[in-house]
Amino acid sequence: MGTVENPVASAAADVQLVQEVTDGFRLVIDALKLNGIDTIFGLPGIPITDLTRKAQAAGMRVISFRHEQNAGYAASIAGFMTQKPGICLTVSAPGFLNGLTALANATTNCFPMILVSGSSEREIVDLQQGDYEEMDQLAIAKPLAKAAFRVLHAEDIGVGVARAIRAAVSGRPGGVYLDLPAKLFPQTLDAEAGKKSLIRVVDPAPRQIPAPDAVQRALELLKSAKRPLIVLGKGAAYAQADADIRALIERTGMPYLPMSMAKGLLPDTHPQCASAARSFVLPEADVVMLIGARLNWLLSHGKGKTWGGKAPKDWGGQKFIQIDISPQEADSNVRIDAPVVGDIGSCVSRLLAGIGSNWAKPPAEWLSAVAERKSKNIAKMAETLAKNPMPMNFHSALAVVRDIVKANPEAYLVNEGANALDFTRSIVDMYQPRKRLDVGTWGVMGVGMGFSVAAAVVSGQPVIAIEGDSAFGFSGMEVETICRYNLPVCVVILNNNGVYRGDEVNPTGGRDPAPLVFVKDARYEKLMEAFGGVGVHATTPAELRKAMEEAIRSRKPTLINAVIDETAGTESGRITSLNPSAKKK
Ligand code: ADP
Ligand code: TZD
Repeated sequence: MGTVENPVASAAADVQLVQEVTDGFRLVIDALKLNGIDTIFGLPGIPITDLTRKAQAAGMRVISFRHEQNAGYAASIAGFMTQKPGICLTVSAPGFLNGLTALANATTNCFPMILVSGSSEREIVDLQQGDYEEMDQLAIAKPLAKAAFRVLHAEDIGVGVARAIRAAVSGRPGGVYLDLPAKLFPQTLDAEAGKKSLIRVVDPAPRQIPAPDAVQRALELLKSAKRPLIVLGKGAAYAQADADIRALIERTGMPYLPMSMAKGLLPDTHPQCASAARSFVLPEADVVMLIGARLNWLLSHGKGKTWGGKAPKDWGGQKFIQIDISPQEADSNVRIDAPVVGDIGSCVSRLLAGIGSNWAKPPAEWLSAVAERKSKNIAKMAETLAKNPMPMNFHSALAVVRDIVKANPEAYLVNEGANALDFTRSIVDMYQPRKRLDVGTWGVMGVGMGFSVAAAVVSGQPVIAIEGDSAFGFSGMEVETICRYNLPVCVVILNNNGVYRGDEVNPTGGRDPAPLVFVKDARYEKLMEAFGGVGVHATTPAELRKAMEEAIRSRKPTLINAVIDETAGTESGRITSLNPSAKKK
């Protein structure tokens, strides 16, 4: 005889079935969605595999990468583009560590991102009993992140996500680590209680209004200037105060210098843009207003010969105004005479109010000296770009890229390498804000394909990635990701057979190649073809132009292997002097 069902017990079970429950997986997804986060960049595996599936099922975009570092870079640049924290999702220990470089890079660059990582059993990890992928991830992430949190109970997920969002985007943005142990995900909670536990973050990046006397001090210094200069950094690009920044520059009539990722905040062809006269304006300026730019190595720490100092560490005599959201930034390298602490939008709008509409333009001698130096350098560059050597060099290839970007100003330009980076930055003009994405504060290689994927996914616009052949190698496998998601990314490898250049030889005559060279005439384009994209081998500017135009038109994943003279590059591009062997005591 079969078992007789107990009707009472079975009814109770039914009630339990209809009583809605939620769980850790669901709550993480709901918490992100509640805060307007709709995309996850990651790589699945224990314990977060189901999180990726459920997030996709819940309507989020889940972009799966081939290596966590690239997912991390993607998340960080999505944060830069959108002012919302980019989410990178990784598995425990090794996956977490792979994502950590990108988290540290985000913190260094002031990009908001959250590295969400699954982790192993706390009890086993803490007793070091050898769990699967055991690691005390929170402790390791802390010094590299702006903040780090761990959630142990499902009812705390809302708070954990809210704190991570606030930490990532408020004040100076940065990378945040959120540790989610495996046990958290299957924990269940009454659905209603779960819903109540979530937090929609109100005003995650509150405006920070500068003190009126700080604004006044800055205006007075600016007014006293005979040779003023504005430096725009990527903080200014991030702030999305484009119209006010433009008004500030145009109403004061001051020359300005965009840092690499601030290019395009105003079109690089703007008459006040002093990029082509950089080595003239830095030492000659008497008052420099930094807007979202730090006086780190990229600006020679505000001193030394670049700034007109007599010796490497000498003060050049400039007075500085620094607009920054971090109250600790001023005086980090040289004296800041007028710090203005606040968010760039609020600071610039208050400066504008003080500037009014009849601000005296800088002295004509200064403007004409800058203009003269600029036109001389632009003419010199035009001459170099007009040459057509065989094989191509960086200039003849980049003259093509310059035209393509001019014709497609909405396209994103991702850029890494040494010579490939420095020449692209100086040759290729940008026309719109936040379109140039590059190696940033660290000069890190490996951001290329992660940035490209994110730029395409977030914006839907075409992406052009100008890559050194070495730089490309760090993230090259993600061409599969680009093909899988069918992204409008055109990768151009400036291929000179090695790191910096490709003509070094092993001085011993031994069997190993020199440490900086690669396989000669490598056919990188076949990598893209392997996954169904378009591969092109380009040996002339005409071939490069045709292939790039076609890539932009078709929006098909494309990789152009642009063959460059292997003797064309210089060691470390424009920072040869930082090599220890180049340093004199
Ligand atoms: P770059 O490399 O372009 O010179 P940095 O990364 O050195 O730029 O500097 C960016 C600066 O901008 C940082 O000091 C950061 O605190 C600041 N910053 C970022 N976002 C804002 C903002 N919204 N308002 C004010 N300052 C900001
Ligand atoms: N590793 C990481 C993560 N970042 C780095 N910056 C480096 C190594 C050192 N490095 C540079 O600074 S540029 C570069 C390396 C390895 C590659 C230069 O070669 P390339 O470009 O082929 O990408 P060019 O155009 O040939 O100079």
